[in-house]
Amino acid sequence: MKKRVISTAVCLLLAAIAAKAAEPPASSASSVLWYRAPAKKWMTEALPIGNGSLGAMIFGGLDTERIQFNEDSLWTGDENPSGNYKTMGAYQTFGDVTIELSGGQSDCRDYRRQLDIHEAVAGVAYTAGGVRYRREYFSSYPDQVMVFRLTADKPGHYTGSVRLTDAHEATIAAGEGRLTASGALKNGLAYEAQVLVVNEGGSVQAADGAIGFRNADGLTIILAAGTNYANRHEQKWRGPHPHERLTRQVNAAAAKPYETLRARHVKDYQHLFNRVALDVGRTEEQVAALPADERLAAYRRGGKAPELENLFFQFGRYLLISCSRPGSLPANLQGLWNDKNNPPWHSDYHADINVEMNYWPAEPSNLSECHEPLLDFLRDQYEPWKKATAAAKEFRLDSKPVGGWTVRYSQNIYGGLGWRWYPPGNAWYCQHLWEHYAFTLDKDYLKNVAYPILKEACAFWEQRLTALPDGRLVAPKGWSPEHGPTEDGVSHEQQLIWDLFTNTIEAADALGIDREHRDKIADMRDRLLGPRIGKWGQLQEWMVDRDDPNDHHRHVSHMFAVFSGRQISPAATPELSAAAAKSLSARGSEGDVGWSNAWKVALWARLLDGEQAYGYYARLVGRNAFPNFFNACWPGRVFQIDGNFGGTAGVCEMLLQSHLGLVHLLPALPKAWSTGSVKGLRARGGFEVDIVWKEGKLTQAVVRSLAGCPCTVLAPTPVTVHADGETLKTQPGPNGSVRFATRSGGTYVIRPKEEPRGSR
Ligand code: FUC
Repeated sequence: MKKRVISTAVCLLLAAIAAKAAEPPASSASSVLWYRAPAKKWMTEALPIGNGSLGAMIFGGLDTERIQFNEDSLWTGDENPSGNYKTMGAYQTFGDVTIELSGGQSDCRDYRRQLDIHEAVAGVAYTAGGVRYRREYFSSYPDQVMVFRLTADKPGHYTGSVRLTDAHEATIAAGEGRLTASGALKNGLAYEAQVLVVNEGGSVQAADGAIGFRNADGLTIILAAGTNYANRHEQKWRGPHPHERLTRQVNAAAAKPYETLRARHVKDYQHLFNRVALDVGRTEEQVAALPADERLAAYRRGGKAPELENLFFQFGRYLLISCSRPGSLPANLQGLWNDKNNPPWHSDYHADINVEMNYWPAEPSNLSECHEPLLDFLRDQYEPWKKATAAAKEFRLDSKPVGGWTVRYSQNIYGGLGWRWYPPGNAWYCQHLWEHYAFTLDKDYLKNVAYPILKEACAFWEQRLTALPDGRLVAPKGWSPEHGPTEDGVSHEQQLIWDLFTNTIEAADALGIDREHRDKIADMRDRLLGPRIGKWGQLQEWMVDRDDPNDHHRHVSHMFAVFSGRQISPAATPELSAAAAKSLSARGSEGDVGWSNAWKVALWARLLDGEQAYGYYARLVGRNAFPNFFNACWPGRVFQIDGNFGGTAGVCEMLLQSHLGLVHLLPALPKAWSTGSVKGLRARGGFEVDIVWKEGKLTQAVVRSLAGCPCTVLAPTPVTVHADGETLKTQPGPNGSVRFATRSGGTYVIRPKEEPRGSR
């Protein structure tokens, strides 16, 4: 056989070029998930990347690399006038990119597969036949493409093919290094995916519907995918065919060097991700150095692992940045990632806990922009929802249609609703519209986007509420999700309506408009049947005192008033708060449903019980996380992303709360995190907060004021406030808090008051 002869100098030069793709960085215990073997299972092992709308799951196989990908608008279904859940449609998988590599992979050693959430880059590295192979994968928001890069430290070692598989009935064309899958779903949604294979060295050729490559030194593969979905009901949810846009995106990306694409991606991602840093302690070095699945297993056996807890917290932020960016659709039940055409619950938008939980971390964990897809979705879907509400026989009053709008339990992206009506869903959604304002104080947004939708949700309830003989107002024929009978005055509905009315009142006050309507709503809010304490001291789930202390149902819908609502709190309503704790203790953690455990982290944090909150967080990480950290709805089964997001939100609530008009530092700090720090959490009122603590005591906090509003700080210990080297004069606020004026852009340092000399 003829040997290839290359001079040593050329070889070294080529190797140096090929080695440009960096070796995956050494393990950092709070920012890297790594594994010793390729993933076999999509749900539990493959690793997610995404740019908001374009996502993939990376397997890291040796001879065969599978990259399963999604685009968030690939949905069957329509406006679904029947309301039949079965016909609502479902989120679809797009397909796979498969990379077959021939030869040299069999004697593999030093294999490593990883996801670095500090850079949002997945990686694979291994040595085979004396060659070190490396791959990197990311989904770029600035360039709107996914990029996969294969390199080696010796030239000419890549021979194989790239194939594009479509999960529907697209035609696949191959030519000039490019694969194009173009098709349409049965609802007429046109879609397309393009894959461009760029080689360094060797050759590339289209053959048999695939792109073959021979003796390449390295490959850069660029993928773009999209549909002709448009978020406009007046356009029947359709826009231009994606072909031209995708071609432009792929060509523009291909014209940039890989390092440029990577740098643009990392910069864009870190602009969001780096806003928050958490430190809750060190894990024993030997354990921290283990692969992520082995770290989880050690944790499950009871090992202490603060860096793993931190990683899970930040992984929630990673996922939100990866599946919810301005311009994308909101995170669905699986975020963005889905390998089926009939996924669990259609991978839809479930309004009785799941979608809301997806967005609980958005504002507090300083990812306000990532909240926008949900807020835009409400704006875009609201007209068809209003139409469906008016058409619903269930809501007719004297055979006339009800005003305003609400939703059914589940939604698609075409204004379509499924399953049964969920009347207070409008209030829960409106909470998100309000919270975005409460954190950002963006008045234009409040006036033009949020307030009109809140007001129309109120209109629904203004007509629908009925009076008990004593004049108190109740929501008729409600259901406590997903539990118990259908009847009047269900606590969940009462609490949500209270929240909607309160937010609408505060919105009208902030805007200084609609005085008369505001007063009407305030009067109705005060007449609402309020939370009640039942015969075993519990918070009643229904108007009728029938709660069973042995009921362990996963939904804790009557706790909305504690979190994410604000009607019940230890400071303002101590008896109700104690009743909520009683109910929550009785409910327990049976079944270990991921989102249910996550909700309980936030609930116990709001009840100021750090140990309980931590206990549920430890359950969430230890029992509900798959080896790839995706959260399980039921342990070992069904991936659902809400538990990931709820966990991240729960940690925020343990360290900082601001729902009662003050910035509460360390409200539920557990013993397990007795020394640590957090940087960059957000508080309502336009504040960004850093906190440092040691042995359970506050050391220092820094409040940055972004909107110049007065700030009231409640700390676990008496504090002084400093700005520009001066100690500020503060006013006493409620419960030992201190109040001070701020200026926009000002930084305020909070320190524990020094004990007077000689005192003990
Ligand atoms: C609700 C929950 C289920 C599941 C589903 C998507 O119906 O009760 O547990 O999370 O949403």
